Amino acid sequence: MNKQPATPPRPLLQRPAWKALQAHQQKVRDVHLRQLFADDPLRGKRLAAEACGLYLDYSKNRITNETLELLLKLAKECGLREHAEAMFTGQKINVTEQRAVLHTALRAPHEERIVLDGIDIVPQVHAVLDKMAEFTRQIHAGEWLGFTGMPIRNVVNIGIGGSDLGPVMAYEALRHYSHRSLTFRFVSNIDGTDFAEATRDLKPEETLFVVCSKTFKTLETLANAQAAREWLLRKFPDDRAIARHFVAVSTNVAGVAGFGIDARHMFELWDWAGGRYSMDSAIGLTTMLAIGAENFRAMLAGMHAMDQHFRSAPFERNLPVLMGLLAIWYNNFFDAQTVAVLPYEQYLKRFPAYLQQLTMESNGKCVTLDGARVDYQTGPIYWGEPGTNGQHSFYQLIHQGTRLIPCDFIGFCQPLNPLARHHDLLMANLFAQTEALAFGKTRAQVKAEGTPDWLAPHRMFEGNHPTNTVLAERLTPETLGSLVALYEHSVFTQGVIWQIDSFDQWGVELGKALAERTIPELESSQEPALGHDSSTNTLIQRYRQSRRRQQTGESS
Ligand code: G6Q
Repeated sequence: MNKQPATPPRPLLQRPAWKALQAHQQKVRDVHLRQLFADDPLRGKRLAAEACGLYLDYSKNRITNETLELLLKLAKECGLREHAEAMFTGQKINVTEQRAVLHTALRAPHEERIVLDGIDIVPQVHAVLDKMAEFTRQIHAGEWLGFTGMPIRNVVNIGIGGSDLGPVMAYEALRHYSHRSLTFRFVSNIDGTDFAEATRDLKPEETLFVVCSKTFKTLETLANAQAAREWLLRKFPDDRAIARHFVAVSTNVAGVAGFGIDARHMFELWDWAGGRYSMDSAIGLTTMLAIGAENFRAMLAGMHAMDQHFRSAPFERNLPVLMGLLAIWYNNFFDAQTVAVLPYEQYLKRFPAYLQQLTMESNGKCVTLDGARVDYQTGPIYWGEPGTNGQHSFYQLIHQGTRLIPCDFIGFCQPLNPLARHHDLLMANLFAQTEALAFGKTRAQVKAEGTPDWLAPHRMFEGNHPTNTVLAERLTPETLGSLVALYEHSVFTQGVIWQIDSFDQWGVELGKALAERTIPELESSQEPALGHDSSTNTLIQRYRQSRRRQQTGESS
């Protein structure tokens, strides 16, 4: 593999804007949001930006005008615009894998040209989308028949990581728009329970498996696909059944054919679309089967609109840039370790899990692009739950704990399922939480409520907890697309500042290799010589003993 030839950029900590931000942080770190709002009555209107149907209120952040100026200067010094162009134009910015990073091409309209290695890839993208749309039409119309001539009623997506989290998140998020006559299940875990529970009430003759694996080499997915094959063949012991009940999404034609899936039933993707950035590729086939081609294309349009916004809007009005820079501000200048993502929308219940992969697999890196150890913190931990459930669980720590936890609140003005006063109650909670987090409750306020002195410290809220609020009209396929692309480009922004490769995942590769070594040690009928540390050796021996007892029917 070629080594990246570029001369290393100036170390981050030596950048003038970085140094200025450090000095500035000393001045503003204790300034309270109460003060900032009192000083500027228009702050709540002023520190807001809007694009692609998303309104971002970032006024409840611990920033002044100078903070913003310095953060924007940092982005310029780090060449954010140039790096973004390098991504959009297909340069090999995933340097450790020597790959282009072109998930943005997956939602490019027909008329756009994106040339990679001399070939315009947009027509390929649309050819696959059209093939997905035709397949979806056949399933919906009941034209695609199972082995016994029954139409498909159940779709089981088999994939893991990027081949699962995006599709399942998008399916759940857009369930309101889904074809209710079809049942959708997602199997990812190598734990047999996942497959068993997903299929226990399904009839094989009505079930389609969508095997999603970019490499078609992933242990979990291949094991689950094999289990699905056996499940089907138990009912219909005829290999021809595979062709009617399995389709694949992959870059690996030989692997798919080797499994017995007809190459005509393979939907292609490309190595320039990273796993966690692939829910808008054929990896989203299950999503399209759920919501239909038109809605899927609307989701792509929402993503594309955000791509264009990120690519061209001035940084001071650029949503992903602002969100990315604010994340840097807390992560690197306030030592915040986590970010909470709190969607006030039940359909977004898998959004935090999806974001965990997007953010942490992308920016969980400790060396810069040129291989030097970073001397600053990189990707924070993302976590969250839908509101208001979180309020009755972990919000206590955000309000009154000792850690600083910046939060992203996400809400929609219109409900998809109007029910009595529910939506007003839901949104009142969102607004009230961001207010309480920012402004807290002072001793004087608590005392004025008649609280005795001894109890006052427990009932006070310091406030000054930063939040972003992303507000949209309604959760639609377009809005979801824009929201996903917003976070994708915010992650990109952070990665550029930290000078890391946001698009490789050597940690995932390590996990894949480690398990391969241990599997035979668990399954061997001979006592294997174990060369691990004493802890791992003992755990493996204990497992082997239990396994032996289970096989011989001995009780423990
Ligand atoms: C994502 C990662 C990883 C990947 C899975 C599944 O960016 O590369 O999560 O998506 O390991 O890989 P396959 O799609 O190749 O099975």
